[in-house]
Amino acid sequence: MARGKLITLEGGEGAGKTTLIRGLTKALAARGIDVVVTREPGGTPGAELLRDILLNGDVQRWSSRTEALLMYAARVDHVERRIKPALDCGAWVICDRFADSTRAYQGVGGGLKAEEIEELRHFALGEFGADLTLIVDIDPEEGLARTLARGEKATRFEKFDSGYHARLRQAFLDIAAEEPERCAVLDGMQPAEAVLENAMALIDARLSTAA
Ligand code: Z5A
Repeated sequence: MARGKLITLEGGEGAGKTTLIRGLTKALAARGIDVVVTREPGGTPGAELLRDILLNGDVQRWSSRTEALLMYAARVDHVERRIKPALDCGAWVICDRFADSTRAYQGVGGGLKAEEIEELRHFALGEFGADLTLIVDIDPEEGLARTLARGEKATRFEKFDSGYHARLRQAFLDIAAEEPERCAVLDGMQPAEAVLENAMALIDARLSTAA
């Protein structure tokens, strides 16, 4: 059986990743592809426990270094117990955030050096990584407005100031520029239907969707 594909979605808060994942899941399933949807931090019982302590509480609850270690502890559990087994069964895994979020949030946002995060990534995952990463790019003000409109309680990360969110946006764009063979940027300011159409065109161009 052919190994499945790992597609990761990245970008700032409220960019439309979850909305896009819903559309992608339907479109790929219509082609007969077995799709597994998951998220980070989280995706397994153990990683969801870590998600709870990472996202809730005071902004200063964890240092960036501790955050990076906890994110990677959750990620290893997720990759070993959920993502790899699904890929081995031929499923396509769509993951809401993955290793690029650690580079952006704990690295550029939190002040850790890129080399330190790369060492951690290599220790935790070796050569394992996404087949395609879709970066949904949006003006952070618009993203914040969308999340506030939902009326949910802000996570620790949403409580940071606007300069922090602008740096994160640039961090994701820089990752896309550094790794163009793996990453593609989608304009998240477009209507959701157009974002989905562009994402499917990228999937068709970059990955074989023969089920
Ligand atoms: N984090 C980290 O620091 N390090 C790491 O390594 C990892 C994560 C893996 C997870 O938060 C947090 O963990 C995250 C980084 C940190 N920081 N924060 N906050 P999360 O999972 O709770 O939140 P999120 O990933 O940022 O997702 P989100 O806020 O739910 O946004 P989204 O999934 O990208 O957007 P959405 O839910 O699809 O859409 C938001 C609203 O906009 C919704 O009402 C939609 O109906 C609407 N929407 C969506 N698309 C559109 C378009 N195209 N036009 C108009 N309106 C739209």
